[in-house]
Formats: sequence, C-alpha cells, structure tokens
Amino acid sequence: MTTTLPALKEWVDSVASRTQPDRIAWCDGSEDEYRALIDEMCASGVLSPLNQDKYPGCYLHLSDPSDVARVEHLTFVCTESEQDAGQNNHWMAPDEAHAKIDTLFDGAMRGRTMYVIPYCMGPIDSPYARLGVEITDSPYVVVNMRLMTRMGSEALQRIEKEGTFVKGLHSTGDLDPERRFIMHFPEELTIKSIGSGYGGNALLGKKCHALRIASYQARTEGWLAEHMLIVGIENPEGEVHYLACAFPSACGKTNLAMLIPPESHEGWRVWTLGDDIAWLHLDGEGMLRAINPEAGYFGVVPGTNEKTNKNAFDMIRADTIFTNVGTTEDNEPWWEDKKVGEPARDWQGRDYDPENGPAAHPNSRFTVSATRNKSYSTLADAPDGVPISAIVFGGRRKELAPLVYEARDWNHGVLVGAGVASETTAANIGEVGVVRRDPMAMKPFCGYNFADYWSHWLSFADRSDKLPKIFHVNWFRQDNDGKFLWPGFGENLRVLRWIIDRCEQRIDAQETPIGYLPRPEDIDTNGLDVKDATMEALLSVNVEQWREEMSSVGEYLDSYGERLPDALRSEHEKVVAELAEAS
Ligand code: GTP
Ligand code: SPV
Ligand code: MN
Repeated sequence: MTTTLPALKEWVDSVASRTQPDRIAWCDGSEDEYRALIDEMCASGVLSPLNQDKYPGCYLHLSDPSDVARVEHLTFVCTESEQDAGQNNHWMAPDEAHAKIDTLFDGAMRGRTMYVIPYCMGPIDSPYARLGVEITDSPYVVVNMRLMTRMGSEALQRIEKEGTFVKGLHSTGDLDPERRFIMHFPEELTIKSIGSGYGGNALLGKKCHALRIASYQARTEGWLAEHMLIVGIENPEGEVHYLACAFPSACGKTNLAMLIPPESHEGWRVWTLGDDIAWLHLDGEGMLRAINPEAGYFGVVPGTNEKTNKNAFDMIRADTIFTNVGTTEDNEPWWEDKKVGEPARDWQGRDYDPENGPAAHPNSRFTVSATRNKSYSTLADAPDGVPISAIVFGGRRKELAPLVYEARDWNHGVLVGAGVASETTAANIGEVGVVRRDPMAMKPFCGYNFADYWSHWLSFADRSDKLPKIFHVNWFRQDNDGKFLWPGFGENLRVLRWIIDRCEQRIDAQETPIGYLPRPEDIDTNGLDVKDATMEALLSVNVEQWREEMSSVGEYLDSYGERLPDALRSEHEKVVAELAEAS
C-alpha cells in the first residue's frame, strides 16, 4: 500500500530518508493488522496478555518508569511570533525548533518499522471532521490509534480526496527525558514528538492535533476545539439535553460522561458522546453543535469500580489495553480502589510491596473503543453532532467554589471559564495537588495566546443569540477533615438536573456577586445522606475569600497585557464591584 497523494508520498519519503527505518508499513486499520501487531508486541514483550478467561482481548503495557504522563515543560508551540503562542505556552522559533528536533530524528528509526497511520478525527462523513497522518515507530501507538480514532483506509481515501491533513511525526527515540520534546507548528499544520511513548505525548491525534493544532485552526475558521466531555441527559419524559463540560485532566470528565443514574432516579438515562474533546460549531440557526473527534477512550484507571463508574468498569473487561496498572496472582489487571482482588505485582512488574507506593500508577490508563461503552450514543456518529444546551466548567477545589453556579450571560461565562483554577493531578509530570489557573481546562492544550482565545470565545456572542448557558461546578469541596462534602459520581445527576431546569427556565435562582446559585432546597437530596448544613456549606459564597480570588484572577488576566480583550476586563470589574458592595 502507498498513496496517490503526492504531498503525502513526498512527506513519507522525506521522513524515511531522515529516520532510516528498516521497513515502512502503511496501516489499513483492519482487524487482521491489529491482531498481528498485538501478537508481535506480545512476542517482543512490549505487551503481555492479561487473564484471557476473565479479561478477553485485554493486554498490559508497562511503560518506561520515566515516561508515565504528559510533559508540559517539554511541550512547545512554535509560531513565527512569540506573542502568538502566548505566555500560556512554551515557545521556540520554528527554525530553531525544527533544527533541534530534526537532529534527534536523524537515524531514530534504524532497526525499526516506520508505521504510516492515516486517521480521521470526527465521524468519517462529517463536514466538521479533520484528517491527519501520524508517522511513528511504535506499534503500541498504532494499536492505540486504532482504538482512539477512525484510522486506516477510509481515512486515507478522504485525505487523498481533500488533499490537506495534519502531519504528525513521532518516534519513541531512546526515551531519555533529556531528548524528549513535543513540538507543534500550527502555521504548518505539523507536529513533531520524540522521546516518549505515552498517551498525550505519542497518540498525536489527541491533544496535539485535536486540541493544540485544532484550537489554532478553529480560531481562524470560527469554531472551538475544547477539552470537554459531551453527554446527553434524558429525563423520564424522553426529553434529552446535551451538555459540554470542561474539567482539567483527571478531574472527572470520563466519570460524568458515563454517569449511571442512581436508584433514586428511575427513568433517567445518560448517553455518552465523548469523554475528553469536543469540537463546537455554530449551525445555520445559531445553535452551538458538538462532535467528538475521538472514537475511543484513554481514561484514568485508578478509582474505577462498580460504584463510581459501572459503565467504565464493565467496558474495560474486554478488548482493552491497560497501561501501567498492577496485576493479581491470576493475572487480572488491578488498581487502587478497584474494590475486588488483590495486587501481586505493581506497575513496574515488581512483586507488590506497599512500601513502593501504589500498585497501579496514579496516571495508569485504559484504551478502549467507544463502541464497548453501553451508554455510547447513536448520535456519536451523526455528521452534524448534537445541539448543546449548557457549557459547564469545573475544577478540583477543596474550598471556595460552590457545588454549582450559573454565569449571568455569555460574557460573564467566558470570565468564569477564564478564571478556572484546579489542583494539579498525575496526568502531567510534576507536582500534584497544587492549585493553578487552568482557563477552560485548556492551560496545557491551547495552541495560541490565551488573550486571543478569550477574544475568540467572546466573539460568539456577536454571532448568535441562541448560545448555551454557562455554569461552573465543583464536586471536590472538602470539610475540615479532608472529606468530600458532596457524594459525587452518579449523584452529580442531581446537579445536572438543576442546570437543565435553568436552561428550560423552569426554576428560579438566587443572585449572588459571582452569579446565580440554587437555593439549598433546589437541589434534590432525596435519599441522600447529605445534611441541610452540608448543602448550605456546598452552596455558600464566602465574600471575603471571593474578593481574594477575584483579585488573583485580575492579576492573572492582567499578565496577558494589551491583548486581553476589554470585554473580559470589564466583566471582571463588574464582579469585583459586586463583591465590594456585598456584605
Ligand atoms: P483526563 O482523561 O485526564 O482528561 O481526565 P478526566 O477528566 O476524564 O478524568 P476522570 O474522569 O478519569 O477523573 C478521574 C478522577 O476524578 C478520579 O480520581 C476520580 O475518583 C475522580 N472523580 C470523578 N468524579 C468524581 C466525583 O464526582 N467526586 C469525586 N470526589 N471524585 C471524582
Ligand atoms: C489528559 O491528560 O487530559 C488526558 C490524558 O486526557 S493524555 O492523553 O495523556 O493527555
Ligand atoms: Mn484530557
């Protein structure tokens, strides 16, 4: 196999002459190809089969212990002008970046196979879908890309028809963190990544293409590429509302996207469209519509159990690749909070010893096709996507942020999104549990200057009067003993109901300086062990703390200087003024 598209053929040839692979394999995305790669990796030790009676089609991959998460400090956006990348990104001049990384690619694939992976992000016949080709020397990347994207012959046909595609070049290199870089050239629709085989660093269709490059393209083309789950909530009357929710990495998107209604909520159904990325477009009527560019899940394993996420728990019982989990004596995968079985070996293949830390790495992941999810929406393949009723921002905050609040209007909502802060998690190499600003949950993923990004968000108000309402949630508020105040998981449906009732104008709210809040009695706590005082605490707005918060948000926004849109500055001033007046 090869291609009829000269630009693609020339690029593949030029990469081969630089990287010097032993052979070149064009991936067709077939089941046979997948099987053959799995067998080959089992033979070479890259994968090992898990217990095939209990976990049929499941395999374990243990990564290099230094290569277990994204590497924001080694991730660059390389635009001609440094200001276009913005202070939210690490920047390198394109010439310098190419020179630096190309040297590392010289001869990098000697003794290896170079795989050419054509892929489509989004339904294959969607006008909103975008194409890419990833070249990699990692068979692990190939099988993951097959689960995560629409990959192979059909994608190649569309690429040949359209002629444009994002070029992604990846090599695991020698896995030395000193020679690891993830570089983006949005002006050239190009990605170059070397030195890591892990998730967001290596599966280039995901964060590199569908967020960093796509957000840059979306700005010039008038749409949005966001770090959002997409979920459909169906009430007992059959009315369905679609929500798009942006939470930072490892802050509950997968869980919310696959929520199972609690027993108290008979007749409610939840449909998953996506768990990580949403591409949002205005349609001819001014409705914001969303597609999920992905076709699978690369989800956090620890914490997944029958109670927290039964859908995911069942979904990963077959045809799943586990990365960096532990195993039991009879070779089932094991992770913290699985609630069944016991670990015998840890994620580094050692005999389990609690002294060495958890059995599963906190950022261990499953890769699985979305079709294995029982609640996968049939509309996930709809070319036009689904209409969005509400946009929901959120973060992990021990204090301050109430369980839920609603922005007064779109512009205020953009401020709420821009002010998102959250505790860092194991999804990135670095310190965990430190509160940092993570606007729209896009801090690691926006491919251009945040100031321009906020202007772009604000511009939607000029283009439509049917925009969704914007909310903020926080499932992670804690009491003085560090216990979560809100039960979370399936019970989050109770909060989504309030959000939907607000969208349908079925319920009033209390006005506060930070936006509209439910009165404690507005959230249905029937059958929950949540005391009235707890509910009040969850919905309290501490004016003193919020003054400090808004002053810190103000400083953060100001750090973007001249490019910061005036409308965002004035939204901020309004909230500050309201807080000054409040008692
Ligand atoms: P990425 O895939 O990294 O983008 O993250 P994600 O947002 O999909 O993260 P995921 O849903 O996998 O979040 C995993 C973490 O969030 C686990 O530690 C869960 O226990 C925790 N979590 C999810 N939902 C809730 C909730 O409602 N309450 C509490 N307390 N924790 C939750
Ligand atoms: C995230 O970190 O937000 C992820 C996992 O979804 S990764 O694909 O590794 O970026
Ligand atoms: Mn993510």
